[in-house]
Amino acid sequence: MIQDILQQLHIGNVNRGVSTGINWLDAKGAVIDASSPVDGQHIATVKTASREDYDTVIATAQAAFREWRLWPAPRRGEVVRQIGEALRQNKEALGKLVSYEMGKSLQEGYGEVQEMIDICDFAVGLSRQLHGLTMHSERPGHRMYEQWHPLGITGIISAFNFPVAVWSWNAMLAWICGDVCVWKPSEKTPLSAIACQHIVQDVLKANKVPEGVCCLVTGGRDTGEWIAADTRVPLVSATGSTRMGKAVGSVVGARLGRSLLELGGNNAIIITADADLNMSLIGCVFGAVGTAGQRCTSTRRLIIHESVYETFTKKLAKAYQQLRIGNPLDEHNHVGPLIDKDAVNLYLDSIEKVKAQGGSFLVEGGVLSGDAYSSGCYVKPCIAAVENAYPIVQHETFAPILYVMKYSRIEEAIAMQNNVPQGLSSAIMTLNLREAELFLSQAGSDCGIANVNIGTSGAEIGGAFGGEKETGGGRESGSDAWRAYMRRQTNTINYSTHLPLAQGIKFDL
Ligand code: UN1
Repeated sequence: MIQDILQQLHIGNVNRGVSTGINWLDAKGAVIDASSPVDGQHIATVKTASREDYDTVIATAQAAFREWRLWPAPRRGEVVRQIGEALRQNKEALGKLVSYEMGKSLQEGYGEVQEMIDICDFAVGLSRQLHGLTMHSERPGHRMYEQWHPLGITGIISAFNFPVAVWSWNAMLAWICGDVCVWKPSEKTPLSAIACQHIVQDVLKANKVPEGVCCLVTGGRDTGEWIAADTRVPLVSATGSTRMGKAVGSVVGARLGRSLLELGGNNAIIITADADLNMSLIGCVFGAVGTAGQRCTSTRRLIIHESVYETFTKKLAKAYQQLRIGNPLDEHNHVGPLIDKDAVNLYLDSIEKVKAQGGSFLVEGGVLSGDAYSSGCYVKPCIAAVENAYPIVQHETFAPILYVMKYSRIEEAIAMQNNVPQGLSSAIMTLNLREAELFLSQAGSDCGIANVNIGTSGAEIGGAFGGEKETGGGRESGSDAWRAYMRRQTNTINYSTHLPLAQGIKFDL
């Protein structure tokens, strides 16, 4: 089955991993071996970018920008509309490849492609709404307003956990804004990125989009470092760990470039005494085990009111016993593998730390073995009773380890929710209006996303996505996130017969 899908998506045994749009470069960098955590099989090899290849791509992108920025935004939107159509046609195949290469469940693989389609639709509408404000001038016969212009090259560094959607959140907006994109996908999921490039190519060709608008540079960490340090790339959008984001952010900051960072989360759900526990259960379990706990929005902590703690943790433990772990392409399974053995080791290491720091497991973890788990990447989602202050609880482990803790007063629960270095997503389960509103108020959650009676993951593309503190402060996707991809220009026009100076300054010759 996978062979058919690879063929449909133009993935061969050996793949070029560097493209300026329609053209593929004969890339001279290191070769990546792409394999699947589903069955441990080698899938294909990818030729990545050398420094010279990278420079060729950037030069082509720069030249393309000079032309692309002159296209009317709605015409660029039309290209994005057609990309959305191409994604619709390839949803099944691309969703399966994402599931196979990354390990997320097939449902989530399809969901990820749906997110791409949704952002295309959003960007098409936005291409007719890139608006600025007008202000009243203090001087007679003057008009003052602002307009938004494209920035240039947007560098996109994406992570393995959303191998294709995060690129599209950035690229579709950047394109309608008039920017060109250079994408460095995760070296753990290069094939999904190459498949996207193939999907987009026919649209680029049919619309005579300048070569260099849609670039792909697969590579390792050094490629990300080239982008971060490159003054030809005015905006770097990076998704990944806080450690990576600090490195990228400081290099981009040192050259006074712009960065848009979407980094680690340590997302909590507060389960109040007034929560609908059955509904809460779905949100908590999907949040904790979806994508095998490898979303930046995954639920890592449950802060549970003492009066419902016993009841709810029992329900949780029962639900965990029913989870089916296995091949994510089999739709009966809820949980697939972790991305690789390094991730498994981090998971095991965190479990040891939980124990050493005083935690106890309500549902035990462990690595699964046997034929169905031959890749060695399948682990059991587990639940540990902890204190919020444990160092391991303060840390984001990209694995299905759920921490539970008790509270007695809502203010205390909110303080626990906020008392971590990260600030991406948060939620409260309650039917009590006062508690819900307190959680959403300025005295409530300090995260970029705060939900009521919904889990922490699975945000819609229509809202601005991102978080505070160590999450990096960036906002992608919906609302007015498009402004990050543009530069603001303030214009004042004098249509009077005099030249009065602002602030009442007199300067007569
Ligand atoms: C990520 O994990 O980097 O809200 C992005 C969600 C998804 C996106 C997650 N829409 O869970």
